Amino acid sequence: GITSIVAVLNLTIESCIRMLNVAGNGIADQSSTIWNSSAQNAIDGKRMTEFNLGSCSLTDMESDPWWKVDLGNTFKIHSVIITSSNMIEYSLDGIEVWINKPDPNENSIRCGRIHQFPVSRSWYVSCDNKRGRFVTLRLYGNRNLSLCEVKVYTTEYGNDPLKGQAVQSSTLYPAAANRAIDGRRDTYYTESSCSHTQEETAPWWRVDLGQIFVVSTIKVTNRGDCCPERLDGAQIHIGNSLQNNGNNNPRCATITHIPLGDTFSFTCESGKMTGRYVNLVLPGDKKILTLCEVEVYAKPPDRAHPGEGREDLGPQNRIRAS
Ligand SMILES: [Ca+2]
Repeated sequence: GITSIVAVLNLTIESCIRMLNVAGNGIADQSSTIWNSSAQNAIDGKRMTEFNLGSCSLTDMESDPWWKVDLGNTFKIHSVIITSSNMIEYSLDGIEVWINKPDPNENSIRCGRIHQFPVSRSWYVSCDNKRGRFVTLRLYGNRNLSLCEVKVYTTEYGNDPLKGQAVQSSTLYPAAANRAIDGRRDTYYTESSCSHTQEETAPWWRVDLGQIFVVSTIKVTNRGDCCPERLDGAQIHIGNSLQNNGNNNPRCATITHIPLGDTFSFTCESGKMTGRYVNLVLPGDKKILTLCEVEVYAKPPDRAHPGEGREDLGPQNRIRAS
């Protein structure tokens, strides 16, 4: 009937678009933990449903238990696949899938609810490519919450620059580091969208992407109201170390010259360079580092978990939740 048509459509979509499970790179948390069955067990890449094998999460019996994963960055979330355990007393009937934004003031989005969830099965909930950084699963009532695997699929990477936390070696107030990741390429300093250090030796700027990414491209926008030569010789570094504030990480590129108000793209190692931190550092004395925008285009690493095969869910398991 209708259910099987939806299931076939879902399979077709997934075979056309390369989807990436981003949950495995995230950090999981839950309302409580018993029997050493941590929240992280639900994103260990193993979909075994036998609870005693130690690959499922479990909360205490409590009011409205929840499980949450921080994906480390904001993604367009295509779908969530949940795998239940073999324990009938840990039923997932009525489980809800929610997407939350980094800003707690922004409304959460409910992707769906699975009214009846059989034991030892993987069920699919569509999230319609809504954007979010956290995925929360909720049960209502006095229950245990046990999850053997949660996969969060995104189709998006490389289309939008990543969000992150930016810092710099010093600030000419109020031109803070985060002006270079405010999503605006406005190049006049007075438009309050360019970062600006004080004059110093080897000023630097750094963005923390929150987790390791494969960086395909970095776009740097130079200021447009004056002095484009100030950025000449700036180096882009990518890596995971904070030694020397991250400036000792492998070098991606050196900026020869970006003309007034222009945006230049840099691709390193054919877009295969990985790292959590992206730095720009300007070697030399009496330098000022001003950046009007730094866009980092990247995707999560395609981390294959040991023992994980391809998605092998039968169409009968792919039932869209309402
Ligand atoms: Ca900006």
